[in-house]
Amino acid sequence: MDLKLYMFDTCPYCRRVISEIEAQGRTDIEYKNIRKNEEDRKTLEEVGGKSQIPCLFIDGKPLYESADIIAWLKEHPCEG
Ligand SMILES: N[C@@H](CCC(=O)N[C@@H](CS)C(=O)NCC(=O)O)C(=O)O
Repeated sequence: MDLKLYMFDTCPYCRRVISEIEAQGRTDIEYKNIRKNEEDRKTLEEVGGKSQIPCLFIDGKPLYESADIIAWLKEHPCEG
């Protein structure tokens, strides 16, 4: 499964999601910092339809809302 988290460092909602990722010890998620990479920001807007972060791309499909992302992460533990 391809997982990418669109985020930036100072966003408190992103911090919540990242805390969950770290608590699970996951290594299967690539971070896409939209403040550091203009291409990533454009991709988020074009694919997701808005620039809100955090957004988790799950096999290319965007999932917004930190609570929903955390719930998804809990339901889908890292496979290794
Ligand atoms: N309810 C959302 C709130 C996310 C949110 O407000 N993110 C801010 C950054 S901290 C944002 O993306 N603002 C810009 C925008 O909405 O385009 C969540 O829990 O994920």
